[in-house]
Formats: sequence, C-alpha cells, structure tokens
Amino acid sequence: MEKKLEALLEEKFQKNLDNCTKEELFEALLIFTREAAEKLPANTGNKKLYYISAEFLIGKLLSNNLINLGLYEEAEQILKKHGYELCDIEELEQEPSLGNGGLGRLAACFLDSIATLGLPGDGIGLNYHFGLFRQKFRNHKQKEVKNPWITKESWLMRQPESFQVQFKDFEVESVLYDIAVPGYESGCGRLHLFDVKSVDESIVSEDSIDFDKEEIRKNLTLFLYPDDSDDAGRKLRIYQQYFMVSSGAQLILRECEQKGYDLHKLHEHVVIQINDTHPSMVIPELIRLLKERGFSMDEAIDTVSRTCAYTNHTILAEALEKWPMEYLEEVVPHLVPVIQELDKRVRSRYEDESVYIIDKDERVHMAHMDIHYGFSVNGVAALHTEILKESELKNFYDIYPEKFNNKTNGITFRRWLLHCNRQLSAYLETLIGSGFKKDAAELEKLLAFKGDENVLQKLAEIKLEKKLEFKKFMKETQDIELDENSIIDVQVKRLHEYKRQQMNALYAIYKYLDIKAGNKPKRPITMIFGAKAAPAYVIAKDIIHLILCLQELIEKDPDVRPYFRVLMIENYNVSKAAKVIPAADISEQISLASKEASGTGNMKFMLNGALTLGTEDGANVEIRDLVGEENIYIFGKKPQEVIDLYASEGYCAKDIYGQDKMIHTLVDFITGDELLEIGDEKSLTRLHKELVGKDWFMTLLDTREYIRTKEQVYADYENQKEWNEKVLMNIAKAGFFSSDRTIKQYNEEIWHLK
Ligand code: H53
Repeated sequence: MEKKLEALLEEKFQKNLDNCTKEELFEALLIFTREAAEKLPANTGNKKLYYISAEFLIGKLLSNNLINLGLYEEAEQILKKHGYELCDIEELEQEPSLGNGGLGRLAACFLDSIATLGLPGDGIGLNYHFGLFRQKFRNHKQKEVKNPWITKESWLMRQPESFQVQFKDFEVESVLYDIAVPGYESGCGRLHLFDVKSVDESIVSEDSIDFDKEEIRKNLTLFLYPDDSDDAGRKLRIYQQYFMVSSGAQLILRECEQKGYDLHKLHEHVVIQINDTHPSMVIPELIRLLKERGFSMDEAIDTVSRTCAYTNHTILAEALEKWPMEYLEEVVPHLVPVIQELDKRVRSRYEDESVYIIDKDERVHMAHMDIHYGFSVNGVAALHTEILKESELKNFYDIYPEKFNNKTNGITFRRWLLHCNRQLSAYLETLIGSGFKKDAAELEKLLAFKGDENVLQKLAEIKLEKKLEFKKFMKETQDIELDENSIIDVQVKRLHEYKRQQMNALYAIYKYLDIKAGNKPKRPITMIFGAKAAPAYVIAKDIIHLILCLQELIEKDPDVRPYFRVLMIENYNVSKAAKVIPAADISEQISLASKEASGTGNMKFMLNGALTLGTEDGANVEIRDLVGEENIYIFGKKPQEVIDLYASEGYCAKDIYGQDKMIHTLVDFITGDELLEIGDEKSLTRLHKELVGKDWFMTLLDTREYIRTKEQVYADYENQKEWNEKVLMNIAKAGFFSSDRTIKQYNEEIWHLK
C-alpha cells in the first residue's frame, strides 16, 4: 500500500508521503481505497435485489471502506510512520447528506450487510448535489444552507449508461454514478445514484437553499426533500420520484436483457425492495415499460406484483404519501392510465373504500398501491408490525394476511462499533475473541464477565476516553468546553414532535428551576441534543429555538452551569453521531408510544454502552425484552393506551396544564421573562400555544413520569458498579440488532437470493 500511495502522490502532485499536505494525502488514500473496492469481485447470482430508496445516508466512507477491505490497520501504520494520524485525515472527507434520518441510515447499513453477506444486491437512488442541507445556528435558530459535498475526486464513478426520462412537457437525460460498496472481508455491491445531465448548481445562491422550483431540468437533483409547502415544491418531489424510479426501472430491465433473461420470469431474477413510499411509482412505471415490450396488462401486472416488496417505516399519516391525481397528470400523464387501471381492479374486488388506491378526493395512496401490487409488506420492529396489522393497515391485513411480515431493523457493527469505538471493540476482542466481528451474536460471551470488577472498571475507562475525545471534538467544532466527569445524556435524531424533544426540554427547565431553588445534583449533568428540522416544519424549528435559548440561558448562569448544561450539536450528521454515541451514558428514546416505528439510534447507543431511557415504543420494546427490565428505564403510557386515547379523542393538554401545577410552571417558563430576553417572542409563544392548545403527540401526558424516571436514572448512575453491570448487559445483548441478522431475515423470508 505504501508504494501505491507514493506512486499516486507522485503522479497527482509530484509529492511523496513526507512532503505532501494532509489534503493531498486524503486524495491519494481515497483513490487508493476506491480502486481497491472496485477490484473486489461483485457478488453475483441468478437473482438480484434492487433496494430503491430516496435516501442513502452513507456517511463518510474512507475509514469504513478501509475496515471492510481489511486495510485499516495497514493504512494507520503507514500514516503514523510518516507523521500523520488516519483519524485526522478522515476529517477532511466531506460528508454527503443524502438522507435525513433513520430511513436513509438504515438503507446504508443494509447495503453494507448485503455486500458482507455476499448477496447480489444494489441500491438505487439519486445523486443530490446539495443533499438535505447544512444546519447553522444563527440567533438561536436553525438556518439552512446548501451542503455541497461532491469534490473532484470522490467515491462517485461516472458510468457509461444513460437513459431518457419522459415528463409531460419535456424529456431529460439521466446519467449514472456508482459508489462501490465493499463488504466486510467479502465481495462488493453498488449504490447507483442517478443524476440529470442538465443539472445546474449555479441556480442556488450562496449560503441558502433557495432556487427556482420551476426550473426542473436544472434543479431536479439539487436537494433531497425540497420544501414542499407549496404546489411547485410538491410537484418537484413527483419529478424527483418519477425520475428515480424510471431510471431505476430502465436500469433493471437493461441488466436483465443483457443477461438474456426472459422478462416474463422477471421475478425469478429480480426482487425490488421499495423503501417507504417515495419509490412507489416504480410499480406503474415497470408495468408501463413491460407493456411497451409487448406484455398484456394482465401479464405486466402479474409480473411486477411478484417482483416488488414494500417496507413501511411509519404509521404517521403525514408520511404516507398521497399525491393528487392532478399533479400526476401534469408531471407524468403516461402513468395515470396505469394507476387508474390498478385502482379499477381493486374496486372490482373490494367494496371497502379505505383500500382503494384513488380516493374520493382524487388522491393516489402510494402505500395502497404497494400493498395491492407487491408480494410482501413488512414493518420494521415487532410492535410496529403488530400495529400495522391490528390498526393502521388492518383492512389490508384482513385481505392479505400472508403478505405481512416483520423485519426488525438493525445497524452495521462495522461502522457503529468497529469504527466509531475502536477502543471498546479492541477490548471486547481481548475478552471474547474476534468472532463477534463476523457473528454479532457472539457478543453474548461477554455475559461471563458480568461480575468481574476489572472488566466493569475497564468499560468505565473506555467510556471516559470516548468522552474526552468527544470533548476535544466539541471544542474544535463549536468552541464548547465539555465536562468529561458529567453524566452525558443524549437525544440525537430528526426533530419531530412525536419524538418529543420538547419533553426533554421541559425536563431541562425543571432541572434549571430545581438548581435555582438550591438543589444541586450530586454530579454535573450534560444534556446534549442534535437534530435537524425540516425547513417548512414551523413547530420543529420553534423547538430548536427553545433548546438553543435554554442553552444560552444556562451557559450564562453561574449558579447553574457548573451542575447542569444543555448543549446542541450543530449540523448533526452521521460522523457526529459516531462521535457522540460512544461518549453517551444515557440514550433518550422518548417518542410517544406507538409512533416510532423502530428507531435505530437506540441500537447504536446500546451497543456502545449507554442505557436507554425510553418509552414502550418501536425497537425499545425488543431491547427491553433482551436486556430485562432492570437494565433499561422504561416509562410512560403504553402503546395501546395511546391508541385508545386517540380513538376516544380523550386527550386534553389544557386539562393537564390546568390541573398540574408543576407542568403549568414548566410550560409557562417557555414564555417567561428569562427566555423572552434571549429568544424570539413569536416563536416561543407559538410553541407555548401548541403545547397547551393542541399537543398532538401528548407531551404533557408523560412529562411527570419522565421527570421522575430521569431523576432515578441520574441517582442510579452514582452506583457505578451496578451501572456498569447494566452497561455490560446492554453490550452483550446488542448482537440481535446487527443488520446482518436483519438482512439474513429479509433474504430468507422475502428475497430468496442464493
Ligand atoms: O425509519 C427508520 C425507523 C424510524 C422511522 C424512520 C423514518 C424516516 O427516517 C423517514 C420517514 C419514515 O417514514 C420513517 O421514523 O422509526 O427506525 C428506519 O426504519
């Protein structure tokens, strides 16, 4: 490797390992690693998976690819010899923001596991030039600016193929970039990212995310989830979705034709996993393309239905897309007759209007199309799948019980242990051998050390080391001086009311007032938030504003700051996750029960030795079942209670606010003098009004129990021996949440790849 690096440096910069800059070294390493991945044999077989997704939150790739290629240690040593640290060099990589949260990160973990397990499978998505957005904090508010990440040398490799994609009034040329996905000590898969050839980055002004939404040819692949608060924005999303699925479908058919497959047997050679509803138009598009190739409507529908499988990731109505027929007619009129035919067939079979594809308001329910015309429907955690079957999708489950199945999410341990916590990984290896790296279930061997005080002590030391690393990072990036001896309590995830960051903020107010009243905590506490809010989601941005105002208030208060702090990570993303998660003691998973489909952050924290403070929701339930009640902190109303409350319309935030004095005080603090002096009155008042007048996700319902439980967690932390026993239990039981397990289940029960 050393010679190769030297040659690359010489060729590109006429430099060598002793006189190059860090930037030059990074570029040489990138090229070296990309070429090594390219040389891996592709995983092949008679049947191939295509995982179509609007998001692939891949994160930085250098270190991960080096690990998977088995080259990390060698690279580290060579760099050391010449006076560099690999961890400094990897900082130079731009992180693409090709995703928003769990959905996109899951897709990335899945690609890693698919490649690792030797399964033939590729991802299909879009090459957003500016990603989601980069978050900046200005005046205690979120400001969105573009996040350019594509550099001259990058992981993207331009492919020779191109396709034409037809819209109503014009056609665009679709070009393809591939990113190689090396498996861990295994073969290679690919992530195919499509781009419009006519894309024009210059239409977005500096330091903003504003652009002309009508200029489709230029803007189509600029941003992930462009603002959809107006008609033009919503139509742009349809343009993007259709562009993605049409390019993807053409690629799939071309690959089959090149291999000489009979398209009538498409389902024997191809399986398409539809990740949420963004790619649902692949169903009518494939039907259309097969008809162009001489299929009858019956044949085309039958073939496509045996090929497509759908994953549902949410029960929130707002996230289940319903596109007005009118929009589809304006953007992709050629799909309309196909969708109408699909709907007609449903209507001829079922009287129940709730399962129609086109509703009475002429909106197309994408999930309904997926369920009728796909062969599998899966939820992403046991509880979530049960809720789909019993309530949200009950009418569909009654028709197609055989299609429904659960695949509890997972995470790749290569990134979320081997890379982000090398110290823990190395220590585990000394205790239980290296088998856990290939078979995560072997982490259970750790249980043999449950009573071993030396081991518990060592786990605590590693935690401290990770806190120190995180401290250094926060100092460098945000000039914040963290206290490594404090309890680190972390809530990092997309900002959404159902995830209830606002409840955690109410706790912060409680603690602030308690300390002001003279009750100092035994040990300092650092509460950390990290979250992006969708640009048009007003209340979510108000919640960020509240948190940033609280941060400011406490940072400036000498009575409180030594004991309690609230800090928000700016532009929370994959690489920041990899820094904060290993440093955390407490993992906040406090969504309103029944609303978080699974969560995957919860798994990452557990694996890195943080204890969960959470509701009975998503995969928290499975974590509890694995580690036992005594090793997790579960609080709050149960899923069924919440479902019943919605059904009976029995929840009234105003009543709680009126009757519970403490809650009244906490909520009113939002618009009290202290915060109004710092923040924006309009924003804080709006949030106050929302919490008292609506509180759709029932924050106030669980606030009291939340505060009580959190106080218990902090108190328990003081018994370090017991705490670290719980930590050990969590690490030992995390093996189930390896995405290798999830992917094996997808393959055995849905995909059937050899
Ligand atoms: O998908 C994750 C789940 C998580 C869920 C998330 C998700 C998105 O990130 C975006 C849209 C969507 O419908 C769902 O919220 O609970 O863990 C992966 O399944």
